[in-house]
Amino acid sequence: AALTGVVEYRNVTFAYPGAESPVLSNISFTARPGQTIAIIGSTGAGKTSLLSLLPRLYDPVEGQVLLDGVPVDKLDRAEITKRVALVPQRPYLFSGTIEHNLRFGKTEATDQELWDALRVAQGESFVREKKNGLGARISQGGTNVSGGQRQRLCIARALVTKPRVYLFDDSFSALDVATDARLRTALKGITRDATVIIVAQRISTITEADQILVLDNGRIVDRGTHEELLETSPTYQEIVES
Ligand code: TTP
Ligand code: MG
Repeated sequence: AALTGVVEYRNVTFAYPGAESPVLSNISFTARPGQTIAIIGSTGAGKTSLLSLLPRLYDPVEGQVLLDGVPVDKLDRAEITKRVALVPQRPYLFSGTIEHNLRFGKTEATDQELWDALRVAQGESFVREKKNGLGARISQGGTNVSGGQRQRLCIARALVTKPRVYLFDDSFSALDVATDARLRTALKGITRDATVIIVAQRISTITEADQILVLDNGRIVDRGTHEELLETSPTYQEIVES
């Protein structure tokens, strides 16, 4: 079968090791190439936990997570890493140059590919402004760049790997609304054939998603497009109004 990046969660229940109660219950959805699926819900609803199961940071207690029809626990981790890029909620930069940070996991990328990724991630101008450009030093944990710059570098790092599936965990929250909008427009071009799953806080980030999953207390309580949920989902309405 073609490895196009179809993601399927099938009746997934998950509890952290040693925890008594599950943080995710009976989660089912499918995300296909070309689609953007958004996940929204209050803090602690389980959004980060949900994303963590695809790259196998954890495994479900029940149910299955499948990538291109194959349960992820049957795939090589290297194979998953090649096909899936997760931009974590707390993006991490390590001590080294910007280039080192961007090439992380994909050393064969050309400089041009690094700049292309930076352009899409709205990080090109601040890197150009640095005296050493791609060779500029990042301190341990990225403390010498702002939160928004760190987010953009981590988005660029994901783009450099050219994955089939992108997982963005609240990756746009440190950006101002205008940068967020520009970044998502640029991303759309790049990720046209990829599968995109976005966890977001801001409704404006996800109004155009093909499907929005409303997560509450570890369960998908509603799903649909922005327009559909405005009509049908009290939980979604609450989030919109908050
Ligand atoms: P998350 O999955 O982190 O919830 P969230 O991503 O929806 O929240 P936020 O919007 O604030 O990012 O947490 C769900 C539950 O799982 C919560 O009760 C905390 C717990 N949890 C752990 O026990 N260990 C972990 O490593 C994480 C990430 C969460
Ligand atoms: Mg989270």
